[in-house]
Amino acid sequence: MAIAPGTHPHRQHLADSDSAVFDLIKKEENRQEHNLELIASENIASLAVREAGMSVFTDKYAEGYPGKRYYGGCEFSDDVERLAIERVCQLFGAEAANVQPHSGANANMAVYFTFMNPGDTLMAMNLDHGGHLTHGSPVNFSGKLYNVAAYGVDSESERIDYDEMHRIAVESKPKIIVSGATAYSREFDFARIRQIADEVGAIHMCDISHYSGLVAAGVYPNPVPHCHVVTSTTHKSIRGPRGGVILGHEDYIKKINKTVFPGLQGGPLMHIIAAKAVAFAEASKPEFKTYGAQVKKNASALAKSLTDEGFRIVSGGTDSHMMLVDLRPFNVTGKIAQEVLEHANITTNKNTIPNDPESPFVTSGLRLGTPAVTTRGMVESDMPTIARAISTVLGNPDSLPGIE
Ligand code: DSN
Repeated sequence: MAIAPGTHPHRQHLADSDSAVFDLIKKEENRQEHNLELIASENIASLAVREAGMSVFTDKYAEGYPGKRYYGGCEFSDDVERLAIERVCQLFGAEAANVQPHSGANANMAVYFTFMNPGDTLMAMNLDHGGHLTHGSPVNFSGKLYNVAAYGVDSESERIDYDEMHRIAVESKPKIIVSGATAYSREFDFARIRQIADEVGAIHMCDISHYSGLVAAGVYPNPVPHCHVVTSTTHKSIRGPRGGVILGHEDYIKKINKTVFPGLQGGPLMHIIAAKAVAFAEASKPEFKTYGAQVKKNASALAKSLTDEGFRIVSGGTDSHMMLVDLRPFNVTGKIAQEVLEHANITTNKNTIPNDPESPFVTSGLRLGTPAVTTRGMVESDMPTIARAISTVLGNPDSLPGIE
């Protein structure tokens, strides 16, 4: 006799079936509750996103795409994937989308594999100036498979030097020019980069993993009109489940679809696609516009307050949710700063600053961001308190236990 779902023995609650994992989840919940989360790439997903992400869709295999699957029983998987695609296209004004990438790295890999061969030239932002690992790091597939031509920031303004970018593009003839970054707080001139790409016959791909929530909220430029392809994670400022997405013109996405599946991935994570659909709907609401605007206001206020405390902010400020803090005025490295702040329940990450004299493992900077604290309801007037706490801790690093 069939057992009704819900009474099935393996549907015991975690607390009853596995106290070791349950306890660790409780500890992580407690850590998140009691720490000030300033990692620019982290956020706090809604209960609705988490519910969809832990739903029964986790059980379903659905290789292929809506209407063209390799397994039976996919009617609701089709519907939920179509919904996610429709919602994300609407949100960013894109023609087409692939919502299956398991991560931002997979999304970038899918675009590179579709439009480049090993040995071709990839142009992207210098990692030391804010580029991501998948933008050509020598320790990543992107730096191993492709010839990398990097562009960067001007040493005075610490903003992208577009004339130099143009020169490098003409000289290196890249197949793809990547805009977007993981530690660049200013706006990109997407129209200018598209002009450069058109001149050298390159594809303009923008990776908005960091900025996508701000783009959705209308407080950061939307690269979609200026790009052939746009990639993003879905869990940073946009506050969805952990994962990736690719947007672009229909003909580009058709080719990319074949790379994502069967080229790179097997079964799509249907539960995460359901959660992406929930997050894209949340991000299209007026409340999310207010949220995105507040994230940006908080970042500006934090940058100003930190400057008042004596820190130097790379490029003098921010146009986004994040900032790079030069710690040298406090005579402390990024590595030590991250450690001591953690002891004070302030979570951050060390980060190189442009032309950093320290190694990437030590660094002279910290990258800070406001998406998570804004989700927790903080506003501009809270930022001087955060800046004061950071300066008090970093001004007295020896006062905290366990720091060598
Ligand atoms: N780890 C992400 C970040 O912190 O920006 C990028 O993958």
